[in-house]
Amino acid sequence: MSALAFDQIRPTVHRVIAATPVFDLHTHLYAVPFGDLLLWGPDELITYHYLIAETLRVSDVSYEAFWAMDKKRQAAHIWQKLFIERAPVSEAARGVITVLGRLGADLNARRIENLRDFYASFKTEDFVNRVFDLANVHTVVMTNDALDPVEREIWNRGVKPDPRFKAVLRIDPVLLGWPKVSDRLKAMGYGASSELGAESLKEIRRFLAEWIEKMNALYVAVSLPPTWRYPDDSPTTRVIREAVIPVTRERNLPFAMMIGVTRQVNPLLRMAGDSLGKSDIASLERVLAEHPRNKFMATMLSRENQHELAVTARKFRNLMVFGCWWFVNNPSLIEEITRMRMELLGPSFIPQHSDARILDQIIYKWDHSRRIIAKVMKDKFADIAAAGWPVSRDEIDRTAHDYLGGNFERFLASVPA
Ligand code: RAT
Ligand code: ZN
Repeated sequence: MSALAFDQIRPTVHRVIAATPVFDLHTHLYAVPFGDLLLWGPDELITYHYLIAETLRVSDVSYEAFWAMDKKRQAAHIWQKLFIERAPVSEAARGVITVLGRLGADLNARRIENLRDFYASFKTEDFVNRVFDLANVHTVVMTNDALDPVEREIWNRGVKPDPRFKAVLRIDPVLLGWPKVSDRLKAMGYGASSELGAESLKEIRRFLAEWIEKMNALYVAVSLPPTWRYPDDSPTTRVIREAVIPVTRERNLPFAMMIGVTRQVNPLLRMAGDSLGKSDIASLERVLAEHPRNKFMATMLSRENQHELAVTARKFRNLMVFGCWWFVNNPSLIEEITRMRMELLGPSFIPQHSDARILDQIIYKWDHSRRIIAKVMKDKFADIAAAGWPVSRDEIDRTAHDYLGGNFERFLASVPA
């Protein structure tokens, strides 16, 4: 093993992070056989809900008038407000520019019609290949909802997803939607009643097991509000304890908790109307302590929770911390959070996921995040070299691979001892 010269450390980290393909463990993308659920193209890109929220802050049209527009008119309105009348300096607006630039669109005219013309010749399948190449992503994990009738119908037809798209069983309503969700489960043939007795819990276990199987899900996931407490006497605690925990334990699958979202603080914004709050780390710690043989993944939405989440991960080997989620998926916060996690957890966490909803976005989400992960890694490797450690090319490769996919794959494969 030969040590790299000090002045080679930063350029080597840079090259290695750029060249290492990513396993993107949380997106809202779909494979081609899911038809219209797979979103891509300029109008989808520009009507991303992050940009809708930014537009409606500054727009002169009412919420209702905006929602009455068709997608093309919404996109034209957003383009006008955020890209023409103002400089597109927000992270989500900059993301559109990165995508278009990397695809090779000419932005000089600043006209949305030119962008539509630019995209017009792309075919879906070729576009998927091109985007995966440009983003240097090898696999993305979808967010799959068995309770959604459109998606369910596609699974029931026996869809064979592209192996680059893996599934996750996302179960927010099954944890948070009692008693109403019992009707939806019943309509699917699961005898779960609103009282949530022993029979219902058995049926929820059957629902989880059957859908994990059908989707070949890599993990089971939920998003939780800041008010979530564990344990308490709510249906959420019962379903976690008596259904999710045993089913995921039996299959050795992680249960991913995304904690801190307050849904619909402004319903007029529809899907752009969710917000956040500081959550209770002690509840997460109690879940982890109560189930040492289960595997958990967690990410939290408020900046205020990030330090305690990293400390919690030091205490619990059954927890994999992942990503800078949604409102903390901004360069300044990604850098701060990634630096802190590296200092507290070394290479044993997953710095990022894309949360892309529109295929094209994996280009920018990874382009922007890779630079920051590389920046922090450069500093850390330079620091240990300055302290006297002979940094090798191999350990830079290994660390980059662990951060961008290896840690996730190893965690999936691991069996808690
Ligand atoms: O980041 C987002 O697009 C959010 O709307 C949510 O989808 C969030 O990531 C989630 O998975 O709940
Ligand atoms: Zn998401």
